[in-house]
Amino acid sequence: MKVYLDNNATTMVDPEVKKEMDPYFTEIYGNPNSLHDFGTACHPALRKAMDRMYEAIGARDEDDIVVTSCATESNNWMLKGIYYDLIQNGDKDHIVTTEVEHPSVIATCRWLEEQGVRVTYLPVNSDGIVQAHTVRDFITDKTALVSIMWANNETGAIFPIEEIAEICKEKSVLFHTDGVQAVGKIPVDVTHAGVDFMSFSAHKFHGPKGVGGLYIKDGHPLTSLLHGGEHMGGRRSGTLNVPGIVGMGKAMELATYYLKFEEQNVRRLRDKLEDAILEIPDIYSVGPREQRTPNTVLVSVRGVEGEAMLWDLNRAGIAASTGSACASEDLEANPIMSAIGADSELAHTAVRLSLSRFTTEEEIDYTIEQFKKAVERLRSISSSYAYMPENMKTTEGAHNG
Ligand code: 7TS
Repeated sequence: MKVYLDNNATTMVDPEVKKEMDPYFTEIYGNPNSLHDFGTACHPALRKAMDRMYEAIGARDEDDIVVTSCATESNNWMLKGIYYDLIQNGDKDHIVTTEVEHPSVIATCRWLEEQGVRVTYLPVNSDGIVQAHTVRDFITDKTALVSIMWANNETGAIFPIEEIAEICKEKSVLFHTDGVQAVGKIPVDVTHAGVDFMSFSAHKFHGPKGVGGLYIKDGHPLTSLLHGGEHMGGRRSGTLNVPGIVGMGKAMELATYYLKFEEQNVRRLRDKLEDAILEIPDIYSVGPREQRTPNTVLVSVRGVEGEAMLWDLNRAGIAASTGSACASEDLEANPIMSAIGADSELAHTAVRLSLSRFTTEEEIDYTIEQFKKAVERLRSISSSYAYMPENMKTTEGAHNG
């Protein structure tokens, strides 16, 4: 059996999405900027796709959605654009973010620090959540931007975005949220939430890879990263990825349609999996379930290296992750586990399981069985678990952080 439980890394393209994209590869392949019929033939589909995106995230006509190549690009553009506009060419010098952002935010902030920007990395609590009041404490009159994710990719923790947006508004500071792990998993309404900018990425909600976006409230000016033409209203040059845009529009529409399913069915399967795993002694899951996206659980298996668990699961046909796939080649402790204050042993034993609307009950039953087998086998050969003092092991079984 093959079971894919790494949907926070990427998802399968929904066959309905692929069907809508197909004609835009070989039949309607003109450049939408061309004046001939081949070019203009794609316009209706592009308009429809954009309308679907506006509708899905609650954007208004006066807002912009700029299509990018991925959320990494959206996050880089956001941070570097603000650096250019408000720091290099303004009187600000400070950005507020968190310790648990995706590397596309953290690494860009580290680079900005090398350019002289002050960056505050806010800590999270033991549930992996940043508390809104800490944001207020660190904003100064030199702060150009607050950038805080809507939901965390490792733990699924949902952050208090509305409260943070309120604080930013009160302090007149721009607020960007990385919405990559929120779109398609929980309701996302940018207008209601009051955010100024939001990044997203199609391949996280059953759309194609290589296409993402940046929502920009009220068409706020932001220096372009890619110059060259008048594409995307001059905000981002490059010939439009027509099939990608069509696919992202359809995927967003479907993601909204399936939100209830996500909330009920995907959550029920995630909870079933989590309950069964937590029956094994000395396993810890991060964050209360009601403050998490319905598809994600990050567990820490005391005495078993995360990579060893992945190896055993992979041999059984199950795909999981020890952390962001982008960083999984280095065997450092999971930075999120470290940020929530887990001891280093726990931080090395994190396994992330992320479901999708295509995950079946049968797959979850099989995963439960194989997960238990893997823990048993690996603990039987783990010297660190065998010699662990009894008082470090729990007796009553699992606990939920
Ligand atoms: N932001 C968040 C919160 C993410 O989870 C990811 C990808 C990105 C940005 C980057 O998106 P992309 O469109 O550039 O691919 N996250 C993961 C992950 O958790 N495991 O692999 C990739």
